[in-house]
Amino acid sequence: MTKRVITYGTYDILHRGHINLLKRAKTLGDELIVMLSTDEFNQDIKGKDNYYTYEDRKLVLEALKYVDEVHSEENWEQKATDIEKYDIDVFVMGDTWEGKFDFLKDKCEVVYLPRTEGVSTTAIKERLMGNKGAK
Ligand code: C2G
Repeated sequence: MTKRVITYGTYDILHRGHINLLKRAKTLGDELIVMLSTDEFNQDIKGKDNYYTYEDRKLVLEALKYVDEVHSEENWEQKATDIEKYDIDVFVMGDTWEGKFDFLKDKCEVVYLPRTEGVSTTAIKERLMGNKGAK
């Protein structure tokens, strides 16, 4: 019986924090499905101005050995249906989201993994723009 793991995110300008999350998520099952925030969801709802387009971010994720499938995340509300649609056993997110998705516990296992300190796409963008922002 194939154990399927799902996680969600923007995954813009990939860094070791993203890789650590995906690597650990994959160890929780046999297949990892990443639900990737669309440009519209990022810009209109999440308030994130992603640098790379959805297509480019998808291409990068699909090249990773930990990732088996990538589909689009278009809104906050699709998670419960995604778990049914993609036959998910485990839902995983970084622990900045601790507790936020416990409502899914009646559908699948819910796991929050410690986030990787000292790295974020926001900080990378700030440094590149010369704002000498937070490390
Ligand atoms: N992450 C991490 N360590 C970091 C940065 C990110 O563990 N230093 C994790 C996040 O907790 C998340 C994943 O990597 O689980 C992707 O991070 P983002 O692309 O920032 O995703 P986010 O904006 O949190 O979107 O519906 C859920 C949202 O789409 C999650």
